[in-house]
Amino acid sequence: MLKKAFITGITGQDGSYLAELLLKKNYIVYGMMRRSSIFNTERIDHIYKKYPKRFHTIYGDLTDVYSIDECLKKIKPDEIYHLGSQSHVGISFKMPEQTIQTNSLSTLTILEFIRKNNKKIKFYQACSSEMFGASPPPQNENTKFLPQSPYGCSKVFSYYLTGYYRRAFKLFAATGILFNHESPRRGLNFVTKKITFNIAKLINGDIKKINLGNINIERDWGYAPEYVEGIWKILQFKKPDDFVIATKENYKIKDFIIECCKIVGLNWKKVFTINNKTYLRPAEVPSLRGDPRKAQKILKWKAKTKFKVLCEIMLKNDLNNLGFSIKDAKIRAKKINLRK
Ligand code: NAP
Ligand code: G4F
Repeated sequence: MLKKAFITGITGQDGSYLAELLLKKNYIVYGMMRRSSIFNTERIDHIYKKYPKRFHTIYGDLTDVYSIDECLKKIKPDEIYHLGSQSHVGISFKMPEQTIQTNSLSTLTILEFIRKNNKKIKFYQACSSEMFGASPPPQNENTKFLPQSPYGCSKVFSYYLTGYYRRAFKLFAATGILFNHESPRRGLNFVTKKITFNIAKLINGDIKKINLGNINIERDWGYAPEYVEGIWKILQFKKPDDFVIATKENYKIKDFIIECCKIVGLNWKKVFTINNKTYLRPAEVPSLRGDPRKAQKILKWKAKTKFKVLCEIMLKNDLNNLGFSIKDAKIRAKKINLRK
């Protein structure tokens, strides 16, 4: 019998990479997809085509208890990967209630379903380094949570709830505390993708400036396809536990800008505008740098892709999508640098 996995957040960055990984491992994969007025299956269209028999999506919404229950009753999964979330920290300040409802109460609904219906189902909860908030780096499984946003608080709730169901009802309920991870599939309003996507647009002559908020913030950025491997390993370990998944290195947003501009020879000071009020947050998480030694030791998981390679992968992808090689982009960048 093939294993059945249920993924919430299937249309997202991680959902799409995790689905690919599980399908390669011979799982049957079901993903929950919410209704939208326009199709947003760009990240998974190729998966439907490649695995027509083992990949399925099913409508549901994390704010709708009945639809979550319906999905779970119908699918009867062996493993649940709860990745679905209002995952934008900045937006969580504007929509705190929707964020908490989507991210936290959905965790409760799923755990209750498992407790009442089938305690053998394994559960993975997508937690976040945002939970550490103002706690200084390096951050590991024992670091104090000091969340700085409604999003961070929503994940702290899910973290504790998962641990509680594990202890009280002996569920196989595990969490991954993942630090930032990026890829060509990253959402357009996260800072790395915003930078690479807009550099490509700038090279194409579509825009003249790129507006950002605070660029002195530090993040530990890894490569998403490697992080979903960590997620899977967390659920395959003999007992449920909490694991930090990170690279162990951090850089400023400014370093990411400089590295990407260096690749195409662009003078970053000419094209980036910083401290734009629209992108400043009421509270910040100043510095994240994970200590992933537990995952390395127990799960044999280690991040491989280094910062510079990540910048290159993301920028190349966005340039190629607009028909540019690095060589073409360099020629255009020279002209942009000469602009008054
Ligand atoms: P993402 O690209 O923003 O994907 C989020 C997914 O959740 C999308 O499929 C989205 O659907 C879905 N979703 C949102 N609200 C929903 C609702 N009400 N009902 C059903 N589905 C809903 O996020 P990601 O980067 O893949 O991250 C995956 C998980 O890991 C999230 O829980 C995130 O908070 C967490 N995390 C991410 C990172 C990171 O650096 N990427 C780090 C730590 C933790 P739509 O496509 O319809 O919007
Ligand atoms: O790319 P970001 O929006 O990611 P953030 O806030 O670190 O959250 C991401 O990582 C978390 C893990 O730590 C996940 F849990 C979460 O779901 C998400 O995937 O912003 C990174 C930093 C922030 O400090 C932000 O203030 O970049 C700063 N920044 C500066 N200018 C900007 C901008 N962020 C965005 N999104 N857009 C800007 O223009």
